[in-house]
Amino acid sequence: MVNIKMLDEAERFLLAKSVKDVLTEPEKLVDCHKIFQTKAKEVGGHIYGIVIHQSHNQFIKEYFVMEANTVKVLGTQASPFVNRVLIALNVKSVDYEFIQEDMSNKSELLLKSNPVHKKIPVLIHGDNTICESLIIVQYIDETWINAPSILPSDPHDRAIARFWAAYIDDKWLPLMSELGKTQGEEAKLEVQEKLQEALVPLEEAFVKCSKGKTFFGGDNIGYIDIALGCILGWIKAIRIMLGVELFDVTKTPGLVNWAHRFLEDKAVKDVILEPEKLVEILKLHLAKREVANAN
Ligand SMILES: N[C@@H](CCC(=O)N[C@@H](CS)C(=O)NCC(=O)O)C(=O)O
Repeated sequence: MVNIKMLDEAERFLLAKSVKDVLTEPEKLVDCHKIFQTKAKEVGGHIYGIVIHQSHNQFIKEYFVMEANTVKVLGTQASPFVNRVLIALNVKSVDYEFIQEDMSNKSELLLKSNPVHKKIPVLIHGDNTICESLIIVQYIDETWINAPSILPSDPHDRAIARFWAAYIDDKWLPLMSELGKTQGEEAKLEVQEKLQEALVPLEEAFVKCSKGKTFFGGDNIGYIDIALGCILGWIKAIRIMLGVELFDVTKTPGLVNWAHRFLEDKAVKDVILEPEKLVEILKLHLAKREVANAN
């Protein structure tokens, strides 16, 4: 895919008088090439081709074509892990192709791209294939560097962000799965309380990391925002299905407000499905599973 932004930039660059002068001296072309290589890297693309026209013994025009590596995401929109990747790409304003996976009949592309876990999401960027949502988010952050950073620049803050993302995946999300599987009102209430308790350290982390700003990441959505925020659609769906309120305003008021702001952000809005849609998807999934178990 030709990156139009780069083409415009290349064209403007070439039309500038100083550049025209440079281009009349062939040895300076090497410098030009380096500049464009750097720029292409910044947008995750590469120099596709160079054409040099010669007229009256002068190099009068050079035509650069930049091609950005295509970005594909394998997944389903109902998956919170997939949502992490889509939000990160939106934060970076990266265009991507979303390839819908049927998880009851995984595609050859998915099995080939993630042979170890056979799970979504998978990010395919040119010839690179990356698996595991948080690793993909880090890859996105390190690849598209001229857009807002997702991880903090300070090594200690970065370590803290990774710590809480690991806490969400290792401690909080397993409790969510437990809630889905638990039978009986009393047992459910017990898991609900564990989930609410496990949010308290995250509330404290929010106060420390956000430093009074909108997100864990400050003014912009950051790594912890993406790691935790991806589940907010399902939290609303759980409220509809089980009548369970996980983000309790009396226990974690900061997180309740944060959740509203996160879901309103333009990088998130169209990614996280409406809770009613998630409920419908879950019911369909459970019905399919019942049929499969009966056979
Ligand atoms: N740790 C993985 C979890 C991904 C995951 O569990 N994906 C689910 C969909 S939400 C999946 O692909 N499940 C299919 C399967 O387990 O076969 C990540 O962060 O990417």
